[in-house]
Amino acid sequence: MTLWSRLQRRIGDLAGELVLDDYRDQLSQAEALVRAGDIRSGIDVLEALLTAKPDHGQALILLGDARMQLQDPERAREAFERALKLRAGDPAALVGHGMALVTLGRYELAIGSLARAVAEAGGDREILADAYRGLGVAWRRRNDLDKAIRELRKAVTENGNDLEARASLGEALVADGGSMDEALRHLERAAAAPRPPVVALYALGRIALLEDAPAIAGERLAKARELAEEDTTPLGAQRRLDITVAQGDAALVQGDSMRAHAFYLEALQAAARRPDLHAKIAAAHRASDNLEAALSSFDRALALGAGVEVLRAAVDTAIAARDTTRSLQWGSDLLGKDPNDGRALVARGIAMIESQPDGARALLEVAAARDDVDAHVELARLALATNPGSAADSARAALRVDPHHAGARQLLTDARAAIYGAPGTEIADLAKFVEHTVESRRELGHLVGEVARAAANLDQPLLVTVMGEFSSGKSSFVNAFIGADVAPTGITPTTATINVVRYGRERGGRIVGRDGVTVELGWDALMSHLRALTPAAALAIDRVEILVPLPQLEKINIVDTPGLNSIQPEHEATARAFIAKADAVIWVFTAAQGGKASEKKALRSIHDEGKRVLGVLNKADQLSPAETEEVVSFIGGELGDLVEAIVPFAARDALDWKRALPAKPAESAKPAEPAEPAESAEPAGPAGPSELAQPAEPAKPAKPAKPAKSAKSAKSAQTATAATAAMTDGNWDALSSALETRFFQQARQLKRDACARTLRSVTTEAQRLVDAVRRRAISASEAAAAARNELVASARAFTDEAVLVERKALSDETSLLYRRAAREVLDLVRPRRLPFSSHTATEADRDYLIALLQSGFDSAIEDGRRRVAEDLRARSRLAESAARTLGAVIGADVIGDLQRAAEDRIGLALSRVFDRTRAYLRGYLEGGYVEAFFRNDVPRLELSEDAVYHALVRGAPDLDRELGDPLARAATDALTTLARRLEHWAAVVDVQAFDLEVGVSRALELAAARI
Ligand SMILES: Nc1nc2c(ncn2[C@@H]2O[C@H](COP(=O)(O)OP(=O)(O)O)[C@@H](O)[C@H]2O)c(=O)[nH]1
Ligand SMILES: [Mg+2]
Repeated sequence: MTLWSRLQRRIGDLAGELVLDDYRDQLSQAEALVRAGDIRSGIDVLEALLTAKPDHGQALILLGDARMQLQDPERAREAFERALKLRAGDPAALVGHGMALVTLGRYELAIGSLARAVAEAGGDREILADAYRGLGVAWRRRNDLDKAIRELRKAVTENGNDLEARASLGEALVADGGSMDEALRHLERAAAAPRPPVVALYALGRIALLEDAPAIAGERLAKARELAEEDTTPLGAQRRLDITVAQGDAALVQGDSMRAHAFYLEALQAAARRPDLHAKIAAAHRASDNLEAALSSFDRALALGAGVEVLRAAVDTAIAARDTTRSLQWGSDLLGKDPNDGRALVARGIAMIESQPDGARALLEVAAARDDVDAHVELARLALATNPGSAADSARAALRVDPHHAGARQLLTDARAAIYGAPGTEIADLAKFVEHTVESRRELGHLVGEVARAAANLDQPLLVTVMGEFSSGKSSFVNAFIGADVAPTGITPTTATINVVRYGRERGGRIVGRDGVTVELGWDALMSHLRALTPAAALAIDRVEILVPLPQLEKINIVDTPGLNSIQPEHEATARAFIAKADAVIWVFTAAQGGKASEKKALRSIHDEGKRVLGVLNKADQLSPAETEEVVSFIGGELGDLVEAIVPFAARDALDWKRALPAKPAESAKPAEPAEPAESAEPAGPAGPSELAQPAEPAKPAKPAKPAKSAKSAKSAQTATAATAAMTDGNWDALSSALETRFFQQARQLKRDACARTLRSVTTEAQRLVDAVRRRAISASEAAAAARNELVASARAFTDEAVLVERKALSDETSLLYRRAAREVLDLVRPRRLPFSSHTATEADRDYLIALLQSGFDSAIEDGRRRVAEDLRARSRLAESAARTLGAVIGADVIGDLQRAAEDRIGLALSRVFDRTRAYLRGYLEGGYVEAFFRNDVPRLELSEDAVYHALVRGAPDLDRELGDPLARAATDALTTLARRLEHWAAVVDVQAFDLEVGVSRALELAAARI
């Protein structure tokens, strides 16, 4: 209504000069009608007047104004133009004309009229205010933000109550991206009106978008849209277009690309050739993964002359679509505009992969050095076939940047599959595969040796470990087996050593000390050394290797262990190692006391390790056949399936028998077919006594009966017992037969089984370790997600609670400050002497009050800053334990990273809020608040503390407004930044877990399935 009151005044001013009384009545009537809202009737009256008096200038101006109110700018313009023909320099007509043109969207012309209005205004502030606002709006629409802001600032200065001008100024400031505080001050004031200007709501919506609050933006924009619908002018249509586009932006940020697309399409109907709208439509397509449609929209946007930012987005999409033609073209265009653009390099790199792979790689490497995710991905793709290790590195680099990149994850999976390969079917190949697999991870490195040994052991002689109670005849068994006195017998428990009987070119031996020192000895020296061992010397020996030049020992090594119940603690580890390595175990029972509980326990654990055990019931010569049978069946009953078979035996007899044979067995025996059985895994049918086991039997002495000769199983071995006592070979024949079929013929299979056992236990252990690492990674990532949620909740709580506390504290402190200031004022003001004179104060008094208030505000602000800093730091510590866990998993200083981020963001938040508030207050205090108080209030003040206090408070700056929302925003920003960092690290950990899963875990699974 300011235009209206202005016209009224001018009509009054000019009435004396120009307006005839006849028309004056009509004019007043029209005026009253328009003011009452009956604009059409007012217009009728004016048109009647103008028919009678076509050159009535004031009537024309009033008509123009009325038509503007009816949203008919075109006909308003006509009226103003007619008025201007009559009164060329009339500022009211000029302003009206300019505003009509602005509303018509004809900004160029409008600027001309409005500039003339300013020149002709002659200091009329209302004219000036309107003209500046019109100019500001026109410049803004022409996208000249500097000029727009300048004119709008003037408009607000001329008329602080012009909310349209404030809204437009705020909007221009937001568009300019500059002073958000100034913008907010104007916008919030304008938006507080009962019918806020559309532009204010629109600009507040844009701010919400900038501040990452698309939902709030959506609400504000919807409201703006509703109000804008009522404006049918061209300017109104353009504003609706702005709002529609912003609504699209809000929908896009909210992830609703379909709705965004619909908004943009709607906007496009009003402005089909705007390149930015095509670019936005492209963005919406891109967001819904419709890359083809996005590329077409970019084509149109670029053809219509879109700028470099759109070109960048287009290049980005071409890369994502792997569209080589557009990548090449747009990449080159972008490089032309910005030779340093990394994305352009990637685009060109992708385009060149087929034709010039080396050039492509070089370009991509430049971009990868800048951590371009697509460059990493393309490099991984390029390397996959030839160098999967480097492909995996590139894929991991990509995942460090974008942990959820599906292509990079697939490439990592493929690269790992290529690196680990697939295991072969042969046990040796399988072992090699497992070895490589465990070698690939630091946390599995300790398993490598075990696998390597298992693999090497495949080619080693069959290792048979002889065990049993002390003095059961183990050493005697070994000697009988060899046919020579090689293992010392009758040794006391304390001087017993672990003796490994193995092949040597010459008889001899070596003593391996527990300190690793090895002593080589000749045969006689070795034997006498062993017999003369003191218990202390025995303890210092790890093992004794007895070397005998017997061909069968090339395929079989025999370990003679001290008695079960006499293993010294010092020997235990070595003994256990030999048991673990043993391909087969011979358990020697004594006729006197077989099947004791201690034996059962030991046999159980050997059985559990998957070793096969053959039982030998030694010293059978001391029993009658019936007793032997009884003992065998007793032991068999006691030990059940722990022993495969129990063969009665007489070691001493067997040795004597072998020695009595014509040829000298140990030294000279050259078996016709040495050493084959151990290698032949599947003998064709039951073989006769093996040459290997019987090197000492060049010819079979004629024996009355050889029932054991056909013994192939436990039962048959057992049924042979009846004859044992009568036999002079100590039942060697039966025993050798059992050994042959059970162990030697299956040597190869036993070796494979042993290796498979190791591989199985290693892969199980490796899987356990890898799973533990993965589980740790997953639980760290879960802890991070929980901490992230806590941070977000804490940010919300800060907004809900802490901000209120801060506001209250600040308002309490400032009340106290004003009270103090009021008392000071009472002190320093010189009261009037006479009833009608004034109170007075000096300039120094004024400066003193400014200083007092300033230091009071400063300390209130400092207190607030300290409290908020402490509060935010405490809240940021919610991330600490999750950060520690994450850091431990990936071996990075996650805590440090988060602490630095927290300090940075909190510092930024605090200065954004408190430094600004302080600056605002300074401006307020020095810019006239105290001045105005002394000038306007002090002279007539009632001199009481309350009265002074209220006078001070009345004009005081609105700190609440300055502090509240910005504080909530800044704190939320600081805490959500932390939450995002945490998310990032959690994603990094997640990638690690993923890498383990598709790498070593999958390889171990493949191996486990093959073993
Ligand atoms: N009667 C009899 N005594 C045996 C037989 N085998 C070993 N011995 C004796 O049992 C004792 C312990 O034998 P040895 O082989 O040293 O037992 P180890 O401690 O188990 O090695 C020695 O005195 C042997 O002579 C056997 O078959 N019959
Ligand atoms: Mg012994």
